[in-house]
Amino acid sequence: MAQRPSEAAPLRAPLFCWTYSCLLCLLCWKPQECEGAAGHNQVNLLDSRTVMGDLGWIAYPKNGWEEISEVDENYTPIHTYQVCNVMEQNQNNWLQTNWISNEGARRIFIELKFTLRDCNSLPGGLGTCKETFNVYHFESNDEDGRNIRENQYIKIDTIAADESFTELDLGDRVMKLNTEVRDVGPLSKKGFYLAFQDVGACIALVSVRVYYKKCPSTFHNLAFFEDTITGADSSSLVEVQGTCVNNSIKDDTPKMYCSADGEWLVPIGKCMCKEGYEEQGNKCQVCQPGFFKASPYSLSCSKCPPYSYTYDKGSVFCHCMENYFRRDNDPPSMACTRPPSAPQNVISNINNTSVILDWSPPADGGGRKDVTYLVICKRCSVDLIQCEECGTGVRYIPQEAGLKNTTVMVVDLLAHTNYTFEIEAVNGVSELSSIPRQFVSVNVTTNQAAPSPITVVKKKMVTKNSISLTWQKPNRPNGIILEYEIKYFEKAQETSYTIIKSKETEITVDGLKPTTVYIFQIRARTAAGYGGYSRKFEFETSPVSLPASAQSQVPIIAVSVAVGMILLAVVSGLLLSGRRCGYSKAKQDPDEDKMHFHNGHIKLPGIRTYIDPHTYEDPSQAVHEFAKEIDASCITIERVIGAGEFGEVCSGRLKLPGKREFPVAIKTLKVGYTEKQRRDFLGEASIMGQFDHPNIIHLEGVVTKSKPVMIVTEYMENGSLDTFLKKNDGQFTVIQLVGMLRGIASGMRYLSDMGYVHRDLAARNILVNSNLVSKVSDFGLSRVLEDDPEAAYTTRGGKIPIRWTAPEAIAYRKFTSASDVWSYGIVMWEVMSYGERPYWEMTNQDVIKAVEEGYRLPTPMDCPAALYQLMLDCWQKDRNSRPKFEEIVSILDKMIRNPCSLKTLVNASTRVSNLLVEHNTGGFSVYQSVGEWLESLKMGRYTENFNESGYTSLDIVTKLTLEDLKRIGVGLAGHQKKIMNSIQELRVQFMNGMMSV
Ligand code: ACK
Repeated sequence: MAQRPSEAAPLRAPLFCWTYSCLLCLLCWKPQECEGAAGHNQVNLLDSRTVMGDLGWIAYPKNGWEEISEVDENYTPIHTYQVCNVMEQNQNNWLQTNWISNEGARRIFIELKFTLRDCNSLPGGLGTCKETFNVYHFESNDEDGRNIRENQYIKIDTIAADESFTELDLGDRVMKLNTEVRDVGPLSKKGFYLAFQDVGACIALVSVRVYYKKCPSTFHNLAFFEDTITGADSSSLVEVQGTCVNNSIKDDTPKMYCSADGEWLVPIGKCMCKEGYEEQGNKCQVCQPGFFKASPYSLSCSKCPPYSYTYDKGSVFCHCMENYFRRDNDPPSMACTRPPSAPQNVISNINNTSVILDWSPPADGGGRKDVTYLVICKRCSVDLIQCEECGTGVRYIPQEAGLKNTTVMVVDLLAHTNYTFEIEAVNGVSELSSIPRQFVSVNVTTNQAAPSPITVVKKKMVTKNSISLTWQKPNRPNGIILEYEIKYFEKAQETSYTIIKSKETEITVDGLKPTTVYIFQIRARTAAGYGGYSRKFEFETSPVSLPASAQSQVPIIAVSVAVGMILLAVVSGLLLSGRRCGYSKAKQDPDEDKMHFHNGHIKLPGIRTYIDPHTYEDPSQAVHEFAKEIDASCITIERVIGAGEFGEVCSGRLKLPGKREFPVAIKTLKVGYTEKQRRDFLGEASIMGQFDHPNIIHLEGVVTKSKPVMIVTEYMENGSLDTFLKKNDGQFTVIQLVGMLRGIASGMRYLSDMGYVHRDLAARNILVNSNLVSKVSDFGLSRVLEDDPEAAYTTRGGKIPIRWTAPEAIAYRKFTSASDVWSYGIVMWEVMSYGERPYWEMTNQDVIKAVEEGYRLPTPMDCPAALYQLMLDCWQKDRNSRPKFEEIVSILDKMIRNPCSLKTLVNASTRVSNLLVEHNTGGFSVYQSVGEWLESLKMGRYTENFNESGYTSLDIVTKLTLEDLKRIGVGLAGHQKKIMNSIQELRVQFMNGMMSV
C-alpha cells in the first residue's frame, strides 16, 4: 500500500478545513429526508448514514482513509471517510467495508456520495494528484474475508466525479456532492465486501448505500403477488405466480413478471370470487340474504329472480317459491316458473273421419316460452259416460305431443263415433309439478265417412265375351258396405263406360267384345256414400276360338247377359219414372244394376236426402218419424233466454232415464196457438230431426203429448253468433274466426248434400257453444221467414232477409244451395267484421239496387285477402259461378292448414271504407282504359274498333248506343248484348263517381 506523503501536514489544515466546513453543510443530509433513501422497490443492505455506532470499516495503510465522525443536529452520526494524499507519490489507500449479506439478491446496487477536489485548484503536486478512485467487491458466504488480498478483489469501476470543487467553491460554501451508482451481478454467494481504493485523489466519501431492488407485494385481479427480488441481469424478468385471495378461485393461473427495475409487468390470468361471493376491493365478500351468485364468472351478487328467495348468506342460487319450479337447464337468474293454464277456446272442425282442432294459447304460459301442446284422444260411448284412450289406430298431423302450433288434425277416426279430445298445454316445468294437469276438452262426433278405395282386384275367369272379377273389401269400410259399383270401359274409350252394381265382392261382366282390353274400376258404397274408385285394372277378353275350359262358362254368360238386360230395363224404368233415390225410402231392387253413361254423369243412390215435412199429409206423423218424444218430466226449465216467434226460448236440463243429465235449450209454443202455428212450430223439429252433423244444431226431441209443446235441442252456451261476435269484438285470432266459418260451411255442405236449402243463413241463425263450435240453426218450415225480423216483404209478396239473400232469390224466389252460398258470403263478412250489420244503415231498397248494379260489400277491417276473395266469389251474380259448399270447406281447410295464406290483408288502399265496391269476376278493379274494360268482358278483339272510332276513354264509351256499336263493327248479337250490359253498369258507376275514367 502507498504511504502517506510527508508534506501532508500543511495541507491537512486547509483540507480538513474544507472537509469540516463541508461536513457542516452536509448536516442537511439527514437519512430520512435526503435523496438516495431507499425507494419503494429498493431494499437497503447497507446505508452508512443509518449506522448508529462505529462503521468499523478497515482502512490501510494507516495514513490513508481516515474516518471522521460527526453528528447532525439530531445526534445522528455522520460517517465520512476522507483521504487527500495528493502531494505524495504512489498512493494505494484501501478502505474495506464489513461483510454485507446480499439477502438472496443476485444483483446489488452501490450508491456512493462523495466530494472530490479539483487537482488544478491544488497548489503544486499536480504531478501526483488524481481525480478518481476505484471500487471493488469480493464475494464470500461468510465474514471470513478480513484478510482478502488486493488481487482477490474484483473491480467494479473507476469512479470519477461529475463535479469537483476548488477553493473558490469553498469560499462560496458551495458544495459539489457527487452521487454515483454502480450495480453488480450476478452474485452467487451469500454476501460480499466492498473496497474503495484511492490512488492519490482528494476525496471525502460521505455515504455508501448498498441495496437491491424488488417488486413490492401487490394484489392484481384478486391474486396476491409476494415481494419479489429482481433478477440477476439488468434485462431479466422474474416470473411470479399469484395466489388467489380467500374465497376466490383461479381462472387462468394469475402471473406477473418482475422487471430488473422492480416493476410488475405483463399480468396474465386472474382469480374470480367463487359462487356466493362477489369482488369488493381486493377481497371476495359474501352475498347477502336475498342475493345470490351462481357462477364465479358473474361479477356480482344478484337479487333473487321473481318467484324465488334465499334467507342465507353466500347463496349460490335462490329457492323457488311453492308451486314454482326451475328446470335443470334453466339459468339460476331466470324467474321460477309454473305449468301453463289450460289452452282456451278450442274449436273442432269435423271432416268425415278426421277432425281439425284449433285452440288459443293458455291465458297463463306459466312464465315460460317453451309451451307445447299435447292432444289426448278418447273414444266415448254415445252418452259420453265411458271413454277409453283411442290407441294407436288414430293419426295426428303433425303429431300428438310437442305441438308448437295451436292446431292439430286427427285422422283415421272411426265414422259416426263420439270422441273427446283433451288438449293440454305443457311447458318445461310441467313434469316437475304435482298440480293436476289442466286441459281443455272438446267432444266431437265423427261423420259418416265413405269407405276407402278398394286396392285388390283380381281376374277369376275370362271368356271371349266376359270377364269374372273378384276383389277385397276396402281396408277401411267405415260402415256396412251396401254394394259395390263396377265401372268399365274399353281401353281408350273412357267417355263411354258402363256401370254395374254388386252386393258381393265378385262379378262376371258379360257382353264384352272378344280380344279387347277393358279397364275396370270398383268402388264401395256405405250409408255415407261412395268411396273413391280403385285404380284402373286392365283385363283382356279371349279370342273367338275359345279354349275348351272356357266353353263350360257359356250357360253362365247367357244367364248373366239376360240378368244384365233385365236390370238395365228396371233401372231405365226407375230413371224414367223420376223416382228419387232416397237413402231410406227408395232402394233399387236388383242386386246388380247396370247403367250406361256417355259423356255424362247420373246421380247414383247412396246419399241421404232431406224429406220435406210438407209431403206428409199429417205433419205430426213427420214429427214422430224424425223426432223423439220426450216426457216433460225429464225436462227442468231453468230460465228464459230469449223470445222466439212461437213463444219463449229457455235454458234447462234434460235427464233421460239411464243417461246423464245435460243442459238443453227449450223452445216453447205459447198457449192459445192455432193448429197451423203448432204445425209450423213442430215443423222445425221435423226438419232438424233429419240432420245429424256436428255443425247443425242437434235435436234432442219434442214434447207434444203434454203442454206446453216444446222442442228440445242441445244447449249452445255462447248463444247466437252475431251477438257473440259483437260482445267479443276483436278478441279472436283469424284462425279462430276461420274455424267458426269452416264449421258453418261444413254444416251447410251437409245440408246442401241432403238437398235442404236453408234460405235464412245469417250470423243471427248460427249458435255457438262453449268450445266455439258454430252450428247452423233455425229451420223454419214455411220458409216465408215469419220469425226473422230481418225478413222484409218483396214485391212478389214473400218475406225475405234482403241483406243476406242472393239477387235471384229476391227477384224471382230462386232459392237454391247457390243462394245459400251467397248468404254464406254475407255471414263470412259478418264474422270477419265482428257482427257488423251488412250494408250498415242503407235501406233494403238501396241494397237491392246497389247489388243489382254490381256493387259488393267492401272488405272488413283487417280481413285476409284470401277470405275477402272467397266472399266475392260467393257473391257472383251468376249463381253457377259461385263456389259449392264442398269447395268452400276445402278452401277454408287449406287456409287453416296453411295459416300463412291468411297473412296478406286486403290492401288498405283498395279497402273502401263505408262504400260498396264494384265487383266483377276478376275482382274489384277500376278500369284504366277502354282496352282493359273490353278485356275484362273477353271482348278485347274490339279494342281497335273502339279506338279507331274515337271511343278512347270510358266516359265517351258510356254514351255509346246499340246503333253506334253496330256501326263500329260489333256484329254479333251476343257480343252486342254483353257490351251494352256492361256499358249500362259503367254508366251507373260513372254516375256514382266511383270510377276514375
Ligand atoms: O243470442 P241468444 O242468446 O241465442 O238469443 C237467442 C234466443 O235464444 C232466441 O232465439 C237463444 N237460443 C236459441 N237456441 C239456443 C240454444 N240451442 N242454445 C242456447 N241459446 C239458444 C239465442
